Amino acid sequence: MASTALFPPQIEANRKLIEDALERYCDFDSDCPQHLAEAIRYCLLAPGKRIRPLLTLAASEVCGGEMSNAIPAACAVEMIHNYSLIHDDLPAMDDDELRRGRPTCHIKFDEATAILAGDALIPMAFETIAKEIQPSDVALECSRLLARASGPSKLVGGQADDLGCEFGERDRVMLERIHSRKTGALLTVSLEMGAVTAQASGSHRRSLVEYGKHLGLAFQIVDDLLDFRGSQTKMGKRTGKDADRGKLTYPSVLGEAESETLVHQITDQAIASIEPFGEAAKPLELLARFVVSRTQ
Ligand code: GRG
Repeated sequence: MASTALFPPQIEANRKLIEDALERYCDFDSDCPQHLAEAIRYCLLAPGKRIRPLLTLAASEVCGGEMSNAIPAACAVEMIHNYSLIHDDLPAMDDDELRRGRPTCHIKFDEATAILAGDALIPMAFETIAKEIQPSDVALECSRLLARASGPSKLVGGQADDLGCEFGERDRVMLERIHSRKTGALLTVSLEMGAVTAQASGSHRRSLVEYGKHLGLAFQIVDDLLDFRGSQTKMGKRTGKDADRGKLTYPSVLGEAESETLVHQITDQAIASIEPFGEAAKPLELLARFVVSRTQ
């Protein structure tokens, strides 16, 4: 699907590689029911920003890695991200009707199909890693990292606490604990997998993880600010909902101005973490600046 340009040309070129690969990975055999294949394609190929897979490619490139190894890792993260969006939109969770400017999966299809489409994306991610990444010890390390980041102590645990927090503890420590797992873990693992597929040195890998931790936090604060200021048309999803539900967010805990200041401080810290790469880190810097200034 043709998507609107969001980034400078060099990053858009990588976005096109990701879109093409996702399309290829949606080549289901005849045992996959047609409506399930249609639901998976509807969600995975919808016009997302592709921030996580772009981070994987940028991390691999800055470490001198090969695209042939980085692309499957990038698409695997995007598959896990898409499963989490489909399930998050369900009535039992965030109960949303709009995602990426279109009806959510359970509205377009039905609830059972949305649950199954989300379910299917998880093994698809791990199959992609196992089949496409070489050598096998690199594929194994990517699987381990992605399983950890999307598991009960990270993505799923952060989501569980976030749902509980609508009624529970409401302070900055809890807020950071939730978001470092719910949002930060997948963003960080996107970068770490880029480093791993490039067989980067330990110090380069650590710099990218550090950058990812800061970026994950900045991303979440911006997400909260966008929801708080809310333009449904631009965001392609319902906004103002966090406040309506009394949800724990950065603007609700710190206020709008302090949240804004924090985003800029954290982004500077993210960019400082990749200084060891010198000029080669420019795409990662551009992606960090995009995260802060994004309007969707
Ligand atoms: C269901 C286990 C499970 C987890 C759900 C995705 C998620 C966790 C929650 C969604 C709520 C939310 C606003 C999270 C904040 C960060 C986030 C994941 C935003 C959406 O990511 P983008 O902006 O989306 O990268 P696109 O559509 O561009 O891919």
